[in-house]
Amino acid sequence: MTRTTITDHLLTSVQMARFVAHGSLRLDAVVPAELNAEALDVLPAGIPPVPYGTPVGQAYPEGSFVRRLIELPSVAGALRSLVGPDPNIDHHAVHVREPREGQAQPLHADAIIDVRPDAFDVQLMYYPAEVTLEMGGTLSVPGSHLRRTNESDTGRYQNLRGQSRLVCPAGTVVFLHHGLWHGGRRNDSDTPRYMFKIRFNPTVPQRLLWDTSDLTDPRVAAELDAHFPWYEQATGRLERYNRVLLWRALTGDADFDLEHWVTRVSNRPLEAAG
Ligand SMILES: O=C(O)CCC(=O)C(=O)O
Ligand SMILES: [Fe+2]
Repeated sequence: MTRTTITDHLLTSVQMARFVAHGSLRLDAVVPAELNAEALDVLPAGIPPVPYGTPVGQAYPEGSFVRRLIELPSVAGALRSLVGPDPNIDHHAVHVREPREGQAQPLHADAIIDVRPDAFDVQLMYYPAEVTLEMGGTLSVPGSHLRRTNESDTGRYQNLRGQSRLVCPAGTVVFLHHGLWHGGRRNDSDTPRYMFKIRFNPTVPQRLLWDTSDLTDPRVAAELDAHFPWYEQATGRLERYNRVLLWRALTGDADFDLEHWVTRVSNRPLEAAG
């Protein structure tokens, strides 16, 4: 058997650009069946909280269930690409959508206000069992993470064009930018839906942490320029503008742009000397 390591599973620049545009990355069925079975044993009892800012190694001892989950090469590779080595734990929680509970969670982001243009936290969401359309998969709105709203102010929106209601096989892991609008849907099935969420805080600058060998691939700019059907004409451009700022921060490339949006706005000619 060939052993694979984190470096074999780093994200590509095209995948990173897609994350910057969509605000999420989905890895289907990456957790093996034995670990999923173990999860369905341990998650119903909950995972005791850890204090804000606890390093991963302290929060989840070597060999523990959570540590083995986040050390799976594809999970570890994505995490390393997004937040770098040795992130801290912001918080974690087991989220259950109870069978036939009759209501959905309003659309929200998990921070009251967090508009950092040059850094982000990620939320790992792990689904140990298959989530069918009836089971209350997490709803999310692609491209909503850089829109400046406060926490649950989006709860008034019932449905947005292009929203995505998660339906996934067992062992799926989704990474969300902290600003992404999301919410647990109503579970109309007879089975509880479990999801384990961990929010990670980076402890290093999030610069070029992924496999950058395709940095100049034209698909990077194409991903960053993605349009989503719920965007307004003008504000939709502002989303792209904010993605350029984030891509500049992630790459250190102060000249990167789409359609000169940011370049134009940064123009501050200095007075001629003397
Ligand atoms: O249960 C879910 O699918 C989402 C839960 C969630 O977003 C939350 O409680 O903050
Ligand atoms: Fe949430």
